[in-house]
Amino acid sequence: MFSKILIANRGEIALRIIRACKELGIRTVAVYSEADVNSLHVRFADEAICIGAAQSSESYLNIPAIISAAEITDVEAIHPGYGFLAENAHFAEICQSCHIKFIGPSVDNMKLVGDKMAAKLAMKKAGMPIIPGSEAIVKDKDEALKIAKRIRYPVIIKAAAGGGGKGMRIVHNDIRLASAFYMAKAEAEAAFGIGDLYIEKYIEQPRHVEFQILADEYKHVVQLGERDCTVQRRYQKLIEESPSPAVDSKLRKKMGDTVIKAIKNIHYINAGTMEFLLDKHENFYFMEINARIQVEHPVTEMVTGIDLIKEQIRIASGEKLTLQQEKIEFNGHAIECRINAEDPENKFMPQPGRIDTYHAPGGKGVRVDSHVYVGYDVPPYYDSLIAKLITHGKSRQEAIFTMQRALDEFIVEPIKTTLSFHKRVFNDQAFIEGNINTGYVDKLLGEQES
Ligand code: MV4
Repeated sequence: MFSKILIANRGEIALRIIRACKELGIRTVAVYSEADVNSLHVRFADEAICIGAAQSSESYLNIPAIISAAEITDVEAIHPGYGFLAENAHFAEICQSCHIKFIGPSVDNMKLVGDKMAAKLAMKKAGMPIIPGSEAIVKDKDEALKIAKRIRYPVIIKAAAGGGGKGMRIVHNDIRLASAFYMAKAEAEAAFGIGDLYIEKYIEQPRHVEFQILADEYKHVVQLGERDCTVQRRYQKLIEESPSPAVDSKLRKKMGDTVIKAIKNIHYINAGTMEFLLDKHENFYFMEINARIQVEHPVTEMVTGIDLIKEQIRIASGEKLTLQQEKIEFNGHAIECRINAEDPENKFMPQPGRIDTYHAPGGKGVRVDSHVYVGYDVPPYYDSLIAKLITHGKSRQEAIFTMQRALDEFIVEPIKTTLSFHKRVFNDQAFIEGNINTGYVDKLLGEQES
Protein backbone atom coordinates (compact mmCIF):
# COMPACT_ATOMS: atom_id res chain seq x y z
CA MET A 1 0.00 0.00 0.00
CA PHE A 2 1.09 3.58 -0.61
CA SER A 3 2.26 5.64 2.36
CA LYS A 4 1.66 9.06 0.76
CA ILE A 5 -0.42 10.30 -2.15
CA LEU A 6 -1.11 13.63 -3.84
CA ILE A 7 -4.65 14.69 -4.67
CA ALA A 8 -4.73 16.58 -7.97
CA ASN A 9 -8.15 18.13 -7.42
CA ARG A 10 -10.21 20.50 -5.27
CA GLY A 11 -13.65 20.83 -3.74
CA GLU A 12 -15.75 18.02 -2.36
CA ILE A 13 -13.93 15.25 -4.23
CA ALA A 14 -10.55 16.31 -2.82
CA LEU A 15 -12.08 16.04 0.67
CA ARG A 16 -13.65 12.69 -0.20
CA ILE A 17 -10.26 11.31 -1.25
CA ILE A 18 -8.51 12.71 1.86
CA ARG A 19 -11.12 10.95 4.03
CA ALA A 20 -10.47 7.61 2.32
CA CYS A 21 -6.71 8.08 2.69
CA LYS A 22 -6.98 8.86 6.41
CA GLU A 23 -8.96 5.68 6.96
CA LEU A 24 -6.33 3.71 5.05
CA GLY A 25 -3.44 5.29 7.01
CA ILE A 26 -2.10 7.09 3.94
CA ARG A 27 -0.61 10.59 4.27
CA THR A 28 -2.00 13.20 1.87
CA VAL A 29 -0.70 16.13 -0.11
CA ALA A 30 -3.20 18.73 -1.33
CA VAL A 31 -2.49 21.05 -4.24
CA TYR A 32 -4.38 24.31 -4.54
CA SER A 33 -4.78 27.40 -6.65
CA GLU A 34 -4.51 30.96 -5.40
CA ALA A 35 -8.34 31.04 -5.28
CA ASP A 36 -8.46 28.01 -2.95
CA VAL A 37 -6.11 29.15 -0.15
CA ASN A 38 -8.95 28.92 2.38
CA SER A 39 -10.32 25.60 1.18
CA LEU A 40 -10.90 22.64 3.44
CA HIS A 41 -8.86 20.26 1.27
CA VAL A 42 -5.84 22.45 2.05
CA ARG A 43 -6.66 22.35 5.74
CA PHE A 44 -7.40 18.63 6.03
CA ALA A 45 -4.44 17.31 4.03
CA ASP A 46 -1.15 16.61 5.81
CA GLU A 47 0.70 18.93 3.42
CA ALA A 48 -0.43 21.48 0.86
CA ILE A 49 1.33 23.13 -2.06
CA CYS A 50 0.14 26.10 -4.10
CA ILE A 51 0.44 25.25 -7.78
CA GLY A 52 -0.62 28.46 -9.49
CA ALA A 53 -3.18 31.11 -10.25
CA ALA A 54 -6.94 30.74 -9.95
CA GLN A 55 -7.63 29.83 -13.57
CA SER A 56 -7.67 26.02 -13.98
CA SER A 57 -5.21 26.16 -16.86
CA GLU A 58 -2.67 27.74 -14.48
CA SER A 59 -3.24 25.35 -11.58
CA TYR A 60 -5.40 22.19 -11.58
CA LEU A 61 -4.56 21.59 -15.25
CA ASN A 62 -0.93 22.65 -14.90
CA ILE A 63 0.90 19.34 -15.37
CA PRO A 64 4.47 20.57 -14.68
CA ALA A 65 3.34 22.28 -11.46
CA ILE A 66 1.51 19.16 -10.23
CA ILE A 67 4.37 16.83 -11.09
CA SER A 68 6.80 19.21 -9.33
CA ALA A 69 4.60 19.20 -6.23
CA ALA A 70 4.57 15.40 -6.32
CA GLU A 71 8.36 15.20 -6.60
CA ILE A 72 8.99 17.78 -3.86
CA THR A 73 6.69 15.97 -1.43
CA ASP A 74 7.93 12.54 -2.50
CA VAL A 75 4.50 10.93 -3.01
CA GLU A 76 4.11 7.45 -4.52
CA ALA A 77 0.83 8.11 -6.30
CA ILE A 78 -1.58 10.76 -7.57
CA HIS A 79 -5.37 10.58 -7.35
CA PRO A 80 -6.88 12.82 -10.05
CA GLY A 81 -10.51 12.81 -8.81
CA TYR A 82 -12.95 13.76 -11.61
CA GLY A 83 -12.72 16.53 -14.21
CA PHE A 84 -9.42 18.41 -14.66
CA LEU A 85 -6.72 15.81 -15.53
CA ALA A 86 -8.71 12.70 -14.58
CA GLU A 87 -9.13 11.42 -18.13
CA ASN A 88 -5.98 12.92 -19.65
CA ALA A 89 -3.91 10.01 -21.03
CA HIS A 90 -0.96 12.35 -21.59
CA PHE A 91 -0.93 13.21 -17.86
CA ALA A 92 -1.14 9.53 -16.91
CA GLU A 93 1.80 8.85 -19.22
CA ILE A 94 3.88 11.59 -17.60
CA CYS A 95 3.09 10.20 -14.14
CA GLN A 96 4.27 6.81 -15.33
CA SER A 97 7.55 8.16 -16.73
CA CYS A 98 8.14 9.95 -13.40
CA HIS A 99 7.49 6.69 -11.50
CA ILE A 100 4.41 8.10 -9.84
CA LYS A 101 1.39 5.76 -9.88
CA PHE A 102 -1.66 7.32 -11.51
CA ILE A 103 -4.68 6.11 -9.51
CA GLY A 104 -6.91 5.19 -12.41
CA PRO A 105 -6.98 3.09 -15.57
CA SER A 106 -3.90 2.23 -17.65
CA VAL A 107 -2.65 4.69 -20.25
CA ASP A 108 -3.86 2.28 -22.97
CA ASN A 109 -7.32 2.12 -21.35
CA MET A 110 -7.50 5.92 -21.29
CA LYS A 111 -6.40 6.27 -24.91
CA LEU A 112 -8.98 3.71 -26.05
CA VAL A 113 -11.98 5.11 -24.22
CA GLY A 114 -11.01 8.70 -25.08
CA ASP A 115 -11.55 7.89 -28.75
CA LYS A 116 -15.30 7.42 -28.98
CA MET A 117 -15.35 5.60 -32.33
CA ALA A 118 -12.52 3.28 -31.25
CA ALA A 119 -14.28 2.55 -27.95
CA LYS A 120 -17.53 1.82 -29.74
CA LEU A 121 -15.87 -0.60 -32.17
CA ALA A 122 -13.99 -2.33 -29.34
CA MET A 123 -17.26 -2.74 -27.44
CA LYS A 124 -19.00 -4.11 -30.52
CA LYS A 125 -16.25 -6.72 -30.87
CA ALA A 126 -16.68 -7.57 -27.18
CA GLY A 127 -20.34 -8.41 -27.76
CA MET A 128 -21.87 -5.17 -26.52
CA PRO A 129 -25.00 -3.84 -28.23
CA ILE A 130 -24.14 -0.55 -29.94
CA ILE A 131 -26.28 2.04 -31.71
CA PRO A 132 -26.44 1.44 -35.48
CA GLY A 133 -24.46 4.00 -37.43
CA SER A 134 -21.25 4.83 -39.27
CA GLU A 135 -18.35 2.52 -38.51
CA ALA A 136 -15.77 5.24 -39.10
CA ILE A 137 -15.45 9.01 -39.45
CA VAL A 138 -17.98 10.37 -41.97
CA LYS A 139 -16.12 12.42 -44.61
CA ASP A 140 -18.84 14.52 -46.24
CA LYS A 141 -22.58 15.05 -46.75
CA ASP A 142 -22.82 12.38 -49.46
CA GLU A 143 -21.44 9.74 -47.15
CA ALA A 144 -23.78 11.04 -44.44
CA LEU A 145 -26.77 10.68 -46.79
CA LYS A 146 -25.81 7.08 -47.57
CA ILE A 147 -25.61 6.17 -43.88
CA ALA A 148 -28.91 7.91 -43.08
CA LYS A 149 -30.54 5.93 -45.90
CA ARG A 150 -29.28 2.69 -44.37
CA ILE A 151 -30.14 3.37 -40.71
CA ARG A 152 -33.17 5.63 -41.43
CA TYR A 153 -34.19 8.86 -39.76
CA PRO A 154 -34.03 10.30 -37.17
CA VAL A 155 -30.22 10.28 -36.99
CA ILE A 156 -27.79 12.07 -34.72
CA ILE A 157 -24.47 13.57 -35.82
CA LYS A 158 -21.80 13.46 -33.12
CA ALA A 159 -18.26 14.81 -32.74
CA ALA A 160 -15.65 12.04 -32.50
CA ALA A 161 -13.65 14.15 -30.04
CA GLY A 162 -16.98 14.99 -28.40
CA GLY A 163 -18.56 15.51 -25.06
CA GLY A 164 -21.12 17.82 -23.53
CA GLY A 165 -23.37 17.69 -26.56
CA LYS A 166 -21.10 20.03 -28.55
CA GLY A 167 -21.14 19.34 -32.27
CA MET A 168 -24.28 17.22 -31.84
CA ARG A 169 -27.19 17.58 -34.30
CA ILE A 170 -30.42 15.63 -34.57
CA VAL A 171 -31.67 15.30 -38.14
CA HIS A 172 -35.08 14.10 -39.33
CA ASN A 173 -34.75 14.13 -43.13
CA ASP A 174 -32.43 14.33 -46.18
CA ILE A 175 -33.18 18.01 -46.70
CA ARG A 176 -31.72 19.01 -43.35
CA LEU A 177 -28.77 16.63 -43.36
CA ALA A 178 -26.15 18.57 -45.35
CA SER A 179 -26.47 21.82 -43.42
CA ALA A 180 -26.59 20.00 -40.07
CA PHE A 181 -23.47 18.08 -41.06
CA TYR A 182 -21.42 21.20 -41.80
CA MET A 183 -22.78 23.09 -38.79
CA ALA A 184 -21.79 20.20 -36.51
CA LYS A 185 -18.36 20.05 -38.15
CA ALA A 186 -17.72 23.76 -37.59
CA GLU A 187 -18.88 23.48 -33.98
CA ALA A 188 -16.68 20.43 -33.33
CA GLU A 189 -13.67 22.17 -34.88
CA ALA A 190 -14.23 25.25 -32.73
CA ALA A 191 -14.77 23.26 -29.54
CA PHE A 192 -12.19 20.46 -29.87
CA GLY A 193 -9.90 21.52 -32.72
CA ILE A 194 -10.97 18.32 -34.47
CA GLY A 195 -13.95 18.36 -36.84
CA ASP A 196 -14.32 14.56 -37.17
CA LEU A 197 -17.95 13.41 -37.07
CA TYR A 198 -19.85 10.15 -36.90
CA ILE A 199 -23.52 9.33 -37.30
CA GLU A 200 -25.92 7.17 -35.31
CA LYS A 201 -29.56 6.29 -35.31
CA TYR A 202 -31.25 8.72 -32.91
CA ILE A 203 -32.78 6.89 -29.95
CA GLU A 204 -35.90 8.84 -28.94
CA GLN A 205 -36.77 9.59 -25.32
CA PRO A 206 -34.21 7.28 -23.75
CA ARG A 207 -33.09 6.97 -20.15
CA HIS A 208 -29.44 7.31 -19.15
CA VAL A 209 -28.32 4.22 -17.25
CA GLU A 210 -24.71 3.51 -16.28
CA PHE A 211 -22.95 0.56 -14.63
CA GLN A 212 -20.20 0.93 -12.04
CA ILE A 213 -17.34 -1.52 -12.38
CA LEU A 214 -14.16 -2.30 -10.50
CA ALA A 215 -11.32 -4.26 -12.09
CA ASP A 216 -7.90 -5.22 -10.74
CA GLU A 217 -4.63 -5.84 -12.58
CA TYR A 218 -5.36 -9.56 -12.58
CA LYS A 219 -8.49 -9.40 -14.74
CA HIS A 220 -10.84 -9.83 -11.79
CA VAL A 221 -13.90 -7.70 -12.56
CA VAL A 222 -17.06 -6.94 -10.59
CA GLN A 223 -20.05 -4.77 -11.39
CA LEU A 224 -21.73 -2.79 -8.61
CA GLY A 225 -25.07 -2.33 -10.29
CA GLU A 226 -26.42 0.60 -12.20
CA ARG A 227 -27.16 4.27 -11.63
CA ASP A 228 -29.95 6.12 -13.38
CA CYS A 229 -28.88 9.62 -14.42
CA THR A 230 -31.86 10.53 -16.57
CA VAL A 231 -32.47 13.86 -14.78
CA GLN A 232 -30.07 16.11 -16.71
CA ARG A 233 -30.13 19.61 -18.15
CA ARG A 234 -27.90 20.45 -21.10
CA TYR A 235 -26.01 17.20 -20.46
CA GLN A 236 -25.31 18.20 -16.84
CA LYS A 237 -26.62 15.61 -14.41
CA LEU A 238 -28.75 16.96 -11.58
CA ILE A 239 -30.11 13.82 -9.88
CA GLU A 240 -28.76 10.28 -9.85
CA GLU A 241 -30.12 7.15 -8.21
CA SER A 242 -29.43 3.48 -7.73
CA PRO A 243 -31.01 1.13 -8.61
CA SER A 244 -32.69 2.49 -11.74
CA PRO A 245 -36.50 2.49 -11.57
CA ALA A 246 -36.41 1.36 -15.22
CA VAL A 247 -34.24 -1.74 -14.76
CA ASP A 248 -35.69 -4.99 -13.42
CA SER A 249 -33.62 -7.87 -12.05
CA LYS A 250 -33.65 -9.74 -15.35
CA LEU A 251 -32.40 -6.75 -17.34
CA ARG A 252 -29.85 -5.94 -14.61
CA LYS A 253 -28.37 -9.42 -14.85
CA LYS A 254 -28.25 -9.26 -18.65
CA MET A 255 -26.61 -5.81 -18.69
CA GLY A 256 -24.27 -6.64 -15.79
CA ASP A 257 -23.00 -9.84 -17.42
CA THR A 258 -22.41 -8.04 -20.72
CA VAL A 259 -20.53 -5.26 -18.94
CA ILE A 260 -18.20 -7.67 -17.11
CA LYS A 261 -17.42 -9.57 -20.30
CA ALA A 262 -16.61 -6.37 -22.21
CA ILE A 263 -14.46 -4.87 -19.43
CA LYS A 264 -12.43 -8.11 -19.24
CA ASN A 265 -12.08 -8.10 -23.01
CA ILE A 266 -10.35 -4.71 -23.13
CA HIS A 267 -8.29 -5.50 -19.99
CA TYR A 268 -9.64 -2.44 -18.22
CA ILE A 269 -8.16 -1.67 -14.80
CA ASN A 270 -9.47 0.31 -11.78
CA ALA A 271 -12.88 1.99 -11.38
CA GLY A 272 -14.94 2.79 -14.42
CA THR A 273 -18.45 3.43 -15.61
CA MET A 274 -20.12 2.09 -18.70
CA GLU A 275 -22.84 4.43 -19.96
CA PHE A 276 -25.94 3.25 -21.79
CA LEU A 277 -29.03 4.62 -23.41
CA LEU A 278 -32.06 2.56 -22.48
CA ASP A 279 -35.08 2.81 -24.79
CA LYS A 280 -38.78 2.25 -24.08
CA HIS A 281 -38.55 -1.39 -25.14
CA GLU A 282 -35.73 -2.23 -22.69
CA ASN A 283 -33.12 -2.22 -25.45
CA PHE A 284 -29.81 -0.96 -24.11
CA TYR A 285 -27.02 0.56 -26.18
CA PHE A 286 -23.42 1.24 -25.21
CA MET A 287 -22.54 4.95 -25.28
CA GLU A 288 -19.14 5.42 -23.67
CA ILE A 289 -16.84 4.41 -20.85
CA ASN A 290 -15.95 6.98 -18.20
CA ALA A 291 -12.43 6.21 -17.06
CA ARG A 292 -12.67 7.93 -13.68
CA ILE A 293 -14.47 8.02 -10.35
CA GLN A 294 -17.70 9.88 -11.00
CA VAL A 295 -19.48 12.65 -9.13
CA GLU A 296 -22.42 10.30 -8.49
CA HIS A 297 -20.36 7.41 -7.03
CA PRO A 298 -21.92 7.82 -3.53
CA VAL A 299 -25.28 6.33 -4.55
CA THR A 300 -23.49 3.10 -5.43
CA GLU A 301 -21.56 3.26 -2.15
CA MET A 302 -24.77 3.65 -0.14
CA VAL A 303 -26.42 0.66 -1.81
CA THR A 304 -23.41 -1.69 -1.81
CA GLY A 305 -21.57 -0.50 1.31
CA ILE A 306 -18.35 -0.49 -0.76
CA ASP A 307 -15.95 2.49 -0.52
CA LEU A 308 -15.10 3.10 -4.18
CA ILE A 309 -12.20 5.48 -3.49
CA LYS A 310 -10.52 2.98 -1.18
CA GLU A 311 -10.98 0.28 -3.80
CA GLN A 312 -9.39 2.55 -6.44
CA ILE A 313 -6.36 3.10 -4.21
CA ARG A 314 -6.03 -0.61 -3.35
CA ILE A 315 -6.22 -1.58 -7.02
CA ALA A 316 -3.63 1.05 -8.01
CA SER A 317 -1.25 -0.24 -5.33
CA GLY A 318 -1.39 -3.65 -7.01
CA GLU A 319 -3.69 -5.41 -4.56
CA LYS A 320 -6.13 -8.04 -5.72
CA LEU A 321 -9.83 -7.22 -5.53
CA THR A 322 -11.28 -9.16 -2.60
CA LEU A 323 -14.87 -8.57 -3.74
CA GLN A 324 -16.72 -11.46 -5.29
CA GLN A 325 -19.67 -10.77 -7.54
CA GLU A 326 -22.03 -13.24 -5.84
CA LYS A 327 -21.23 -11.80 -2.39
CA ILE A 328 -21.99 -8.17 -3.28
CA GLU A 329 -25.18 -7.17 -1.52
CA PHE A 330 -27.46 -4.51 -2.94
CA ASN A 331 -29.38 -2.87 -0.10
CA GLY A 332 -32.30 -0.53 -0.63
CA HIS A 333 -32.22 2.61 -2.71
CA ALA A 334 -30.07 5.75 -2.80
CA ILE A 335 -30.64 9.11 -4.50
CA GLU A 336 -28.26 12.03 -4.97
CA CYS A 337 -29.14 15.68 -5.60
CA ARG A 338 -26.39 17.92 -6.90
CA ILE A 339 -26.55 21.22 -5.03
CA ASN A 340 -24.98 23.74 -7.41
CA ALA A 341 -24.40 27.45 -6.87
CA GLU A 342 -26.65 28.22 -9.84
CA ASP A 343 -29.92 30.08 -10.33
CA PRO A 344 -32.62 27.69 -11.60
CA GLU A 345 -34.84 30.72 -12.29
CA ASN A 346 -32.26 32.16 -14.65
CA LYS A 347 -31.05 29.35 -16.93
CA PHE A 348 -28.93 27.87 -14.15
CA MET A 349 -26.50 30.81 -14.30
CA PRO A 350 -23.53 30.32 -11.96
CA GLN A 351 -23.87 32.21 -8.67
CA PRO A 352 -20.42 32.67 -7.18
CA GLY A 353 -20.18 34.55 -3.89
CA ARG A 354 -20.06 34.28 -0.13
CA ILE A 355 -22.11 31.81 1.89
CA ASP A 356 -23.29 33.59 5.04
CA THR A 357 -25.66 30.93 6.31
CA TYR A 358 -25.14 27.23 5.89
CA HIS A 359 -26.91 24.33 7.48
CA ALA A 360 -26.51 20.81 6.12
CA PRO A 361 -29.22 18.24 6.87
CA GLY A 362 -28.50 15.12 8.89
CA GLY A 363 -30.25 12.23 10.56
CA LYS A 364 -30.92 8.70 9.46
CA GLY A 365 -30.31 7.91 5.84
CA VAL A 366 -28.65 11.24 4.98
CA ARG A 367 -25.14 11.81 3.61
CA VAL A 368 -23.72 15.18 2.58
CA ASP A 369 -20.44 15.40 0.65
CA SER A 370 -19.42 19.04 0.63
CA HIS A 371 -16.46 21.36 1.06
CA VAL A 372 -18.32 24.56 1.93
CA TYR A 373 -18.86 26.33 5.27
CA VAL A 374 -20.12 29.63 6.67
CA GLY A 375 -17.91 32.38 5.28
CA TYR A 376 -16.82 30.30 2.26
CA ASP A 377 -16.57 32.20 -1.01
CA VAL A 378 -17.73 30.15 -4.00
CA PRO A 379 -15.11 31.04 -6.62
CA PRO A 380 -16.19 31.76 -10.20
CA TYR A 381 -13.38 29.72 -11.78
CA TYR A 382 -14.52 26.14 -11.36
CA ASP A 383 -17.65 23.99 -11.57
CA SER A 384 -20.51 25.20 -9.40
CA LEU A 385 -21.05 22.03 -7.32
CA ILE A 386 -21.13 23.01 -3.63
CA ALA A 387 -22.66 19.89 -2.10
CA LYS A 388 -24.01 16.45 -2.89
CA LEU A 389 -27.03 15.46 -0.86
CA ILE A 390 -27.49 11.71 -0.79
CA THR A 391 -30.31 9.83 0.92
CA HIS A 392 -30.65 6.10 1.44
CA GLY A 393 -33.70 4.08 2.36
CA LYS A 394 -35.10 0.57 2.25
CA SER A 395 -37.10 1.47 -0.83
CA ARG A 396 -37.19 4.24 -3.45
CA GLN A 397 -40.21 5.68 -1.68
CA GLU A 398 -38.29 5.88 1.60
CA ALA A 399 -35.27 7.50 -0.09
CA ILE A 400 -37.65 10.04 -1.65
CA PHE A 401 -39.35 10.85 1.68
CA THR A 402 -35.96 11.29 3.34
CA MET A 403 -34.82 13.51 0.44
CA GLN A 404 -37.91 15.70 0.76
CA ARG A 405 -37.27 16.42 4.44
CA ALA A 406 -33.48 16.74 3.94
CA LEU A 407 -34.03 19.32 1.18
CA ASP A 408 -36.22 21.30 3.59
CA GLU A 409 -33.47 21.22 6.24
CA PHE A 410 -30.73 22.33 3.84
CA ILE A 411 -30.02 26.06 4.12
CA VAL A 412 -27.57 27.93 1.90
CA GLU A 413 -27.83 31.75 1.93
CA PRO A 414 -27.74 34.23 0.28
CA ILE A 415 -26.51 32.70 -3.00
CA LYS A 416 -29.05 30.96 -5.21
CA THR A 417 -28.71 27.20 -5.53
CA THR A 418 -30.37 24.24 -7.20
CA LEU A 419 -32.09 23.36 -3.89
CA SER A 420 -35.30 25.02 -5.15
CA PHE A 421 -35.18 22.98 -8.37
CA HIS A 422 -34.78 19.74 -6.40
CA LYS A 423 -37.71 20.58 -4.11
CA ARG A 424 -39.84 20.95 -7.21
CA VAL A 425 -38.70 17.65 -8.73
CA PHE A 426 -39.33 15.77 -5.48
CA ASN A 427 -42.94 16.98 -5.56
CA ASP A 428 -43.44 16.12 -9.22
CA GLN A 429 -45.63 13.12 -9.95
CA ALA A 430 -43.71 11.96 -13.04
CA PHE A 431 -40.41 11.86 -11.15
CA ILE A 432 -41.95 10.22 -8.09
CA GLU A 433 -43.47 7.55 -10.32
CA GLY A 434 -40.12 7.07 -12.05
CA ASN A 435 -41.83 7.74 -15.34
CA ILE A 436 -39.36 10.05 -17.11
CA ASN A 437 -36.82 10.27 -19.96
CA THR A 438 -33.93 12.59 -20.90
CA GLY A 439 -36.41 15.28 -21.98
CA TYR A 440 -37.74 15.55 -18.40
CA VAL A 441 -36.02 18.72 -17.16
CA ASP A 442 -36.80 20.76 -20.30
CA LYS A 443 -40.41 19.69 -20.02
CA LEU A 444 -40.63 20.49 -16.30
CA LEU A 445 -39.10 23.94 -16.78
CA GLY A 446 -40.87 24.63 -20.04
CA GLU A 447 -37.52 25.27 -21.70
CA GLN A 448 -36.55 24.28 -25.20
CA GLU A 449 -33.43 22.34 -26.08
CA SER A 450 -30.81 24.95 -27.14
C1 MV4 B 1 -27.73 10.08 -28.15
C2 MV4 B 1 -29.10 10.24 -27.89
C3 MV4 B 1 -29.98 9.54 -28.66
N1 MV4 B 1 -29.54 8.72 -29.65
N2 MV4 B 1 -27.33 9.26 -29.13
C4 MV4 B 1 -26.14 13.45 -25.12
C5 MV4 B 1 -24.74 13.71 -24.65
C6 MV4 B 1 -23.85 12.73 -25.34
N3 MV4 B 1 -22.93 12.12 -24.42
C7 MV4 B 1 -24.76 11.74 -25.95
N4 MV4 B 1 -26.11 12.23 -25.84
C8 MV4 B 1 -27.15 11.60 -26.46
N5 MV4 B 1 -26.80 10.72 -27.45
C9 MV4 B 1 -28.24 8.61 -29.86
N6 MV4 B 1 -27.83 7.80 -30.85
C10 MV4 B 1 -29.48 11.11 -26.86
C11 MV4 B 1 -28.52 11.81 -26.16
C12 MV4 B 1 -29.00 12.68 -25.12
C13 MV4 B 1 -28.82 12.39 -23.77
C14 MV4 B 1 -28.09 11.29 -23.36
C15 MV4 B 1 -27.94 11.00 -22.02
C16 MV4 B 1 -28.52 11.86 -21.09
C17 MV4 B 1 -29.21 12.97 -21.46
C18 MV4 B 1 -29.37 13.25 -22.80
C19 MV4 B 1 -30.09 14.39 -23.19
C20 MV4 B 1 -30.25 14.66 -24.52
C21 MV4 B 1 -29.69 13.82 -25.49
